[in-house]
Order: sequence, then C-alpha cells, then structure tokens
Amino acid sequence: MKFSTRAIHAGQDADPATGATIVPIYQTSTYTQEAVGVHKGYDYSRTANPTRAALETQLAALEDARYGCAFSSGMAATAAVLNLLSAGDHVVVTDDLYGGTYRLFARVLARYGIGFTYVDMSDLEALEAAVETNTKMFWIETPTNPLLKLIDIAAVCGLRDARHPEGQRAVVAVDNTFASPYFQSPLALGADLVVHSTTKYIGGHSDVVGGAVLTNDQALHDVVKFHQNAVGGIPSPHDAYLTMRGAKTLALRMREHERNALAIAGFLESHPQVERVYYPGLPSHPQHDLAKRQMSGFGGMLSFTLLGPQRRAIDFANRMRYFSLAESLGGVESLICHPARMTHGSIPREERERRGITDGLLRLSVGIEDLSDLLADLGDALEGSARDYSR
Ligand code: P1T
Repeated sequence: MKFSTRAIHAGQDADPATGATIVPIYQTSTYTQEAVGVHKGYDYSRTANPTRAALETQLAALEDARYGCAFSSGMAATAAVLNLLSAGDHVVVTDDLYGGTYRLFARVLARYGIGFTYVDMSDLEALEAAVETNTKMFWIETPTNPLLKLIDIAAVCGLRDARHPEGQRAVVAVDNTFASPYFQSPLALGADLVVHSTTKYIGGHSDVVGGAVLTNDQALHDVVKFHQNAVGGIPSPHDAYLTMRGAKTLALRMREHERNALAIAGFLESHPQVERVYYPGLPSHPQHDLAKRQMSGFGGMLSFTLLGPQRRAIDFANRMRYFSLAESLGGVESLICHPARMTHGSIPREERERRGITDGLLRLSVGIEDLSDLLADLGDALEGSARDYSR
C-alpha cells in the first residue's frame, strides 16, 4: 500500500458492530463484560479504546512501523520514550530543539538523575565527543525547531552501532514532527523510535493536541505501551477521531505546504529587507544536499531574520494579515511566531542566544492558502516595517 492509501485505509475498516464506514467515536470509559474476564478485548479506556486503536494503527502505517501508541500531547509521547531510561543514564540531544522538550529534559527529567548533553549533531566529531559510557539514547530533532538544521539520521545510527555492541545499543529516537512521515522516514534510516506531536501536520487543522510513538521493536513498544497505561497520558476518543480524520489528507496537505514554503523562502531570500532565511529547500541552506538525500520534500517550516534592529521582528510579526501570530505549526492556516518570546521562551536567554535563537528571529508555519495572498501579506509587512525603520 502506498502512503496516501495507507493514510486513508490503515485502521479504517468498517465498524464490526454496525458497519459504520467511518470509525465511530467510542465515547466510553468502560466495557461491560459477559462474565468476569470475558470481554471483546477492551476492559477500560485508559488501557485501550477502539477509536484510539484505529488511530494507532493508522499512525504506525504512516511511519511504516509495526507498533504505535497515541498520547494526549507530543510532550506526553516524549515523556513516554524517556521512560525507557533510569537514573544514571545519559542522553545526547540536538542543541536546537523545541523549547518544551528542553524544559522537560532540563527541569523534570534531570531531577530524576538522567544526564543530558546538547550538541550540534550536524558536526559528527562533536557528536562523537559527547557520547559517554552511560549514553543510552540519542534524541534527534530534524529539521530542528526553530533553526531548521538537519541531522544525518543514518550517520547517527552508524555511530551508535560502532560504539555499542548488539544487545547494549543506545536507542536512537527521532522527533519527526517538522518533516512529517510524508517527507521523512527515520525508521528506514535506522532509528529505533519515532515521536510525533500529532498536534501539527498529522492533525493538520489546529483543533486537537496529541502525540504518538511509533516503532518496529516489540520490546521498546512494550515499555512505551506500559507507560501509556501506567501514567495515563492518553488522547480522548474524540481527539483520536479528529487526529485520524486530519491524517487522511496528510499527503495532499504536505505537497501544498511545501510548494508554498519553497516559493516564500525564495521570495524572502531575494528581498532586500531580509538578512537570512533558514529553509532546507534553498540551495543556500548549508545542508541542502543532506535534505535532498534524507527527505523526499522540504516541508512547510522556515525561519528568517530581517536587516536592522532585532526589535523590528516583533513589529513585523504584528503586521501580518493572514499569518496569525500564534504558537504551534502544521495546520492549514499560516502562522508566524517569535520563538525567543513564544515557543522557546523556556530556554534561558543566554543559552538560547548561544544556539542562535535571537530576538530577531521569526518563524513561519506556511499554510495552504493561495500563494499570492501569502506573498502579498509578507510583501506588505516588509514594506511597512521598512518605512517605519528608515525614518
Ligand atoms: O505541543 P505538543 O503536542 O505537546 O508537542 C510538543 C512538540 C514536540 N516536538 C516538536 C518538534 C514540537 O515542535 C512540539 C511543539 N511545538 C510547538 C508548540 C511550537 O510552536 O513549536
């Protein structure tokens, strides 16, 4: 089955009880048993629910994975993966990553005795130097949020294999939220686990928060599933339904996101008011060749800086008409965000600036509106802010 067919058919069989073509929202917390221990495979909805099970089958199919677990948010999914570790273990992490993931690592899990080293994983020598004898996990975000750096997933997996004998291998986990399963398949490149914030491209309509963990490794899946039930960070049946509905059109939407983002990246790069554009689809991106090799498309996220004082970024963001000033990404509508004040505000300023997330950086989630309207919106804001700052 090809990608678009999987998105529409995997987990989407007609309802066995009624023949309903669309998976029903099984809005129930519990299930009546015929006799003690005699039931149809469901006993309590934290443990399993038919609507969520359908979503898990669909999401696993999108990553070509054998197993899937759905969560109530991307952060809950991330926490479930980190639960594979114990006090005294060490994780090597990409230095550029979502601020909330940094917050979970630095302010929650570090207190439980897990060590984290942040490193620019695009520098393989620096990566190798960051590995310790107790390194049990590599946490990769690629493309990274918000600087759109690329990490060579196969190269990190190669390093893992060289350092650790079979049986004691560190786990490579990839947050595939920015690329989406349509443009990037980390498991095929050697990763052990994929994490998604399904809030973003997979849900696709900015109306539901969710997360997922996908893997081909049954032992890893068993631990993640145990955590899902033991801790209980599950999506509601209604949220599972919304995510499933959104995911059916992932392929269509991703093609449009990319088409618009490519055009906007080119427009911004050639604009005299723009200092720098970060987008893997631009030939000027330092890892454009890796992007072409590792991804089947460049996605819909880009960041940029303007010429002039950094405070110009905030003025610019306030001028947009169709780009809503909002956190999050991956919905059909375009969004603009000021990472330093919004999505990455939980990273201490000094740390943030060292990583290149300056007050002048703006991030766009390019939606699937008509391209000419989006270009006009950006052009008008660039002109307006240029007028203000030339006075
Ligand atoms: O928001 P939630 O569904 O819990 O997902 C967290 C998350 C995980 N991974 C990546 C790469 C993310 O970008 C996010 C959430 N990010 C935003 C809300 C944002 O605007 O960047």
